[in-house]
Amino acid sequence: MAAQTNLQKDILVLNLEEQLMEIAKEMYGKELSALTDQETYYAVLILTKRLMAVSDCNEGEKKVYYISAEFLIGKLLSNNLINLGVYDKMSDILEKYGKKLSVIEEVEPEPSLGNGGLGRLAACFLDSIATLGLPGEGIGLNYHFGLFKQVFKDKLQTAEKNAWIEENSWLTKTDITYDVYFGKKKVTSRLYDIDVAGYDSGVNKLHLFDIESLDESLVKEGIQFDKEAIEKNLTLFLYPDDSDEAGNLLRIYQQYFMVSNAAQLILAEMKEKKFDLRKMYDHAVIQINDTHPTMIIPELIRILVEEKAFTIDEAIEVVRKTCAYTNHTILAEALEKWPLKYLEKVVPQLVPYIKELDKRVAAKYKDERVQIIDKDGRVHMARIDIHYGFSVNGVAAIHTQILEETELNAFYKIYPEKFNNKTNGITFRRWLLSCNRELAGFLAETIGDGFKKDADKLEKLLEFKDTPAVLDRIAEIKYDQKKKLAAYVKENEGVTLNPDSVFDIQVKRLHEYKRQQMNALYIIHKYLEIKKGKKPARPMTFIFGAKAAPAYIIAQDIIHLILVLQDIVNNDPDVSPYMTVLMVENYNVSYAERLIPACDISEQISLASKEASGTGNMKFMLNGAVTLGTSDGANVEIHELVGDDNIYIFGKDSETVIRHYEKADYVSKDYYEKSPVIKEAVDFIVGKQALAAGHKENLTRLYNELLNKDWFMTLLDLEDYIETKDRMFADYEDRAKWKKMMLVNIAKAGFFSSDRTIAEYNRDIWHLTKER
Ligand code: NTF
Repeated sequence: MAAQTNLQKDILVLNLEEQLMEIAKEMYGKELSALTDQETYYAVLILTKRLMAVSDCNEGEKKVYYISAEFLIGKLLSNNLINLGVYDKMSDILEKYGKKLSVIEEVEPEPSLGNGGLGRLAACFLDSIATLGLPGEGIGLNYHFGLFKQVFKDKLQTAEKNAWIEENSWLTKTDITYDVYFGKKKVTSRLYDIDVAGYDSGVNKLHLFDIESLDESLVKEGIQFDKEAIEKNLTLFLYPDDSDEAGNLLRIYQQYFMVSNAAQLILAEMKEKKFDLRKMYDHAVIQINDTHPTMIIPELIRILVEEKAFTIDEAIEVVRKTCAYTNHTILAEALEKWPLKYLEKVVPQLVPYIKELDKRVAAKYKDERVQIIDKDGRVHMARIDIHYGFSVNGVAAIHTQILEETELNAFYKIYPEKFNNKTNGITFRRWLLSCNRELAGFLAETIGDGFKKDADKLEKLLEFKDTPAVLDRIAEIKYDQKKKLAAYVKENEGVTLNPDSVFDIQVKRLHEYKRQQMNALYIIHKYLEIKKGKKPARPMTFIFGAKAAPAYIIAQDIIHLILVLQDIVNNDPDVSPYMTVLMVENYNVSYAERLIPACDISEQISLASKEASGTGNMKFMLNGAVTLGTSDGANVEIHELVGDDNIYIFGKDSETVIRHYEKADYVSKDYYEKSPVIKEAVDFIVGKQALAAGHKENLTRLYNELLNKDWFMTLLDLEDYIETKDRMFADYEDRAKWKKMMLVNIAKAGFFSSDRTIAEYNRDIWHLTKER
């Protein structure tokens, strides 16, 4: 263990206080006690970086390179201190100089390097890879304005740039630069590193590539910029608007820039360590996180052939044994297909290789569904991964099953041995130890702190499922977290939350398949019931947090509806004592860390078959929320673990839904016409009251969408949802029963530790050994 053998680190830890005082002097010429919170943050940041710099790295004969367009890492200070084992010590030192670590932590800007679950998963994985002592690195891009910042204006989402990089940050500029060619056009990259400290273990790195010639001043208003000026715009934004050709090309530029750098970094390391390139797969495994990094396959093949004297057959073989692919969705829109003519424009050097890969497939298989280049000249990126990688995994049991049996069935028949499941996980360091110190502390007192390294030990808590003192304490911590959240929300959103109400929370990207609109329809239904005099047993609080892709019109309309409901409900004196609606602005990791510990009801209501896994569901459960969910993604595994008595499952199952899609026989209007309850709620969207509070264009469009399209079958499950949710609110009043459900959920969450997920990736796919 690093902590026992690394003298340099031990000495630094012993001298933390002196070091911090010295840094304060050097940076600001002041005593520690005289620093502002901002200055204190920078001083602690510098010291923490030093601590990581002298920590041991996780080394070995073979390394995993996790390439991803997103790393949604969240604020890092608290987590780094926890993982380095110095959180309490740092907290005490600061206290001595009149400062509170929890206040200092707030000063940190949240890195804006991800969008949702896919990026947050990558961040949890980096934590677990380091914690398990495995050699592994993340590779991605250093977006200066990241994913946009969400600002509500006139009950509509607007997007602003999200500048997060400060002069002192977790990024360390390296002297590594590479030339990257787009055809004949050359740009220069620069590598920035962020250290990733494992919990009581060694340190790994997240490599973020940037372009040297970036020009931030290109962004004038909102998130608008000149999309054609590649050398100036390449790393401005994550997922720039792709509703036109220039936007599509820019995404390809970004993807190639990412993988060209990755390939150069990996090959440089192979050379430095004098590894035999012909056995690259003994030293490197490349995990391709969704299809954004797919071009690493043709790029590596190209380099091996053109620069390393491989034959094309040899190159393909070596690369195939090195690359593994993770699929994160079955939504067609997210399975990238780039027109060959776009690739010819951006990366002409790759095109002959992609055509060669396609030709080989076509020679062997006639099935249209497995061709790399389709009849319309589009390149199916996932198909490159499946044919030319050695592993294909889904992210929850049901998701992998759907891939095998339906979505990727044609491939499964060819390569059954490549398919495997790796149910997602979350790091308990961030999602329990850091975000809910009170609960983590109480669990440690009750069952010992073994669970911090071995999450399965949480099951010990079951021994206390009939112990009132333990049940009461868990409920009390929940109440305290609700009070804390209410105080924060009051200050930041100006909305008053009642901590004695039930907190029902849905936070995740905004997408029709996740069905935030179904939750909104429930709110309308309740509102109307209360208006008619049917009061709930206890007040209810409905909280949403979600960003909608700027080009996704209906998603914007759903946000609008929720903001309209917030206005109507919270300002109606007949209803507001019983009900509050809140859509938090600019939902991000830091907000999640406040919301999740305070949640009673966890909304996981996606249309069955559509949510590959979900990871928020795991975070809520771990923090003692009870799930209201469909049989989708990891909800299915949560259900199996906690049993029927500790979860609320509703709605049609994935087989029924898939059959509806196959037969194209779902007609939302039928449900609307059959059910007065549904009709009343849907009609409210374009009723007088809503139109007075909102915009006709948005509300009418959403209404029409629900009635005439409803691609994600909201109305199919609405009645069942209302009935189940009502039952859940009623059960909340049986406090003894509810507290037991909370306890069981916490106790059974161990399976969802990303340490377990990563151990499985390593066992089945990566085969790394630790050698520190
Ligand atoms: C997401 N996929 C899925 O929608 C989630 O269900 C899943 O939990 C996460 O990946 C992590 O596996 C995407 O974000 C994408 F990009 F694939 F659509």
